[in-house]
Amino acid sequence: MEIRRTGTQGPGQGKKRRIMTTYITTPIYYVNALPHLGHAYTTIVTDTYCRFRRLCGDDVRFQTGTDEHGEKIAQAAEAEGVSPREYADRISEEFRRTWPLLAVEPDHFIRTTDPVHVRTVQDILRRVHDQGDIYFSEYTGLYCQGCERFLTEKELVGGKCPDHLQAPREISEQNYFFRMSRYQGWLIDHIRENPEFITPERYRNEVLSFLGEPLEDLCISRPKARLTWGIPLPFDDNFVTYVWFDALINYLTGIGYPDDPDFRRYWKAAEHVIAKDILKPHAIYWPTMLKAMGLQPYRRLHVHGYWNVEETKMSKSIGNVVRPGELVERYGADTVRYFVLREMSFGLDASFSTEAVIERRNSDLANDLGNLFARSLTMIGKYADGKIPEPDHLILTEADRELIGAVEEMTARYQEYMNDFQFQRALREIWKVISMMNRFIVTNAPWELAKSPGHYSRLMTVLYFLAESLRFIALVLQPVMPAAAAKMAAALGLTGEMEAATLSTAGKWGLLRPGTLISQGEQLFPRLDKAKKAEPPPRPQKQDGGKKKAAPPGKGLISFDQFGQIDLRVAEVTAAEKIAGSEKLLKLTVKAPEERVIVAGIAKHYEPEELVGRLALIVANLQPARIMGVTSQGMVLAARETDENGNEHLVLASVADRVRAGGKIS
Ligand code: ME8
Repeated sequence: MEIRRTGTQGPGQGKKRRIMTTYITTPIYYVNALPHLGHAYTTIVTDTYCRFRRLCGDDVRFQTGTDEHGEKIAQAAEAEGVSPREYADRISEEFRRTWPLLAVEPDHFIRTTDPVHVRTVQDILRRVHDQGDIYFSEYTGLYCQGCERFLTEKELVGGKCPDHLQAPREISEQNYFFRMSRYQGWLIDHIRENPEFITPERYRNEVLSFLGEPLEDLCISRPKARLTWGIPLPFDDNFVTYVWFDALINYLTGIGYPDDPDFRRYWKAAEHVIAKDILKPHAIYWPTMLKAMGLQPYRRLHVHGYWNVEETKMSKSIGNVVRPGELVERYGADTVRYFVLREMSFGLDASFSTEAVIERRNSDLANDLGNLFARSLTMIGKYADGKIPEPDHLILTEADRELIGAVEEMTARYQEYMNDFQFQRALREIWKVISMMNRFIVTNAPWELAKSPGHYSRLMTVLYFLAESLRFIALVLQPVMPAAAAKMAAALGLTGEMEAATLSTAGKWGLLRPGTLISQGEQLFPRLDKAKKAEPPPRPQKQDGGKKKAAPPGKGLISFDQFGQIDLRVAEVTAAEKIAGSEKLLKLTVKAPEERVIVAGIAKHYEPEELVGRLALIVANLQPARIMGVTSQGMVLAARETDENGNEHLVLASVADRVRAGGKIS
């Protein structure tokens, strides 16, 4: 199915920068199972990288699809009482329909049952056979049906396949073999000479260590007596093609091998994304097959780890399989994409839990980014007539220059990390700037500047800096959270412009045009309720009585031990809002370092927006209390002052220098 897009170049490209091409693929997924979190991860990563390369101005082609031949599929179809073709049609369609839900937009969705793929596989087999790289022989080996390949003794753990936890069957049969061993020396040299060929490095080392032993030839057929659901061998009608020789070739057929101009354009720039389960077919079978065909190998292979669910392997029998469609329904595509990219360190395993998704959503997206965005736009609305203000570049402060520096450094590091598939690190760089911007608001206190007309120019500069930094954040977040980035851009008055933007055209400070109308629109990321079990227990009724009883006898002094029982900590306010129906109370969300909610009686003394980003001192081990329907987990410390008119003022207690949230006060 062709869903090509044209005109991937941003304006202003081409003359200065040579347009690079990128061809990026996911594995083609077996149609014996419905899409789950693992498939979704690989596909989100691939889509994100594709969008990132487009943001760099590259001409990109992105392919995914389904792998439909083989024993596993034939058996699954039989179990459902339908033909393999009908069965494959149904599940393949499920995969195809899932990706747009996650904002994944491939250019091409390939199926190994596509007639053009079948023809290409047969043409390649014929050629490789004619040149003497395929021969007929008898083989006895240990066959794992889950892997659809013969395993070596060394690969077994306790006599079983480590991936499928089943003992392989010993099979002896006559089959066709690809002379893979002939290319072993070449492959070792190629991997050694091209450090980026297989990444992360641990997988490159794993492959090199495997290649330290003599490589066996690869069995590439199945007798029709045993399996009919496969591509017939063009030189022997009694056999069908073994799945890997069929499946791997999808990467070529999808771009029109051998004659289509797209093949010449994209193959040299091929990058595959897979998980560690199919490392060997991609790192060993595939490059040697390409070599035998006289083609250059792919450019890079990116290998990631497994997603487990609450530390347990995802499996149908345990009933813990996470479905992407359900995740999107609950959290939205942007949150799912952000979560998986932020949570998994590419190459290592990661664990999924609902709590972890909610935590990321509330803390990183709703508090850090969402609040920053909402506050900044509200202030531009309030103090600058809802238009991007004119900055005064003649009165820049040290903090202003620091912010520009941080934004530029973030953009540079982001590119390096994204290019290396270190999505987690790229996102951390972005969030460093978000934190810095939250502090920038607190130190510049626009609400104070607004009180005096003499500070007008400074106020406009501060607001411009916020808007311009947010434009950068939207730009770099585009590949990760396309919908949120588009909303941010639209709110900043950049509708239409961001889609065509590239990092070289738009990644320069100062491009946001003063006078542009902004629009405040809806919240970017509404907070999600945590699961009930995460709530603290309600506090006992008579807390005050308890406090009096605990007072020490004598002259109002407490012992050192008693002081030591109070857990005083530094907390960073990440969100603040008024409590409906109360004039005095604010609901503060703080990090100390874990997130908690504290109700504070300071509404008459502080606007919620000026508190976010501030460091406060809290008593962290106070019995939780339910106040106006909100559970308060601690107390914020404030100094009380009465002025000459007898009015009481509360001033939040804090620390003189910036310290880490959660630090103990002693
Ligand atoms: O192997 N964690 O298809 P497949 C992370 N058809 N990723 C996971 C995962 C998990 N728990 N489970 C699956 C095949 N994946 C062949 C590929 S390619 C020419 C042929 C993802 O349906 C990951 O990308 O078993 C893994 O490599 C792939 O799904 C395996 O998909």
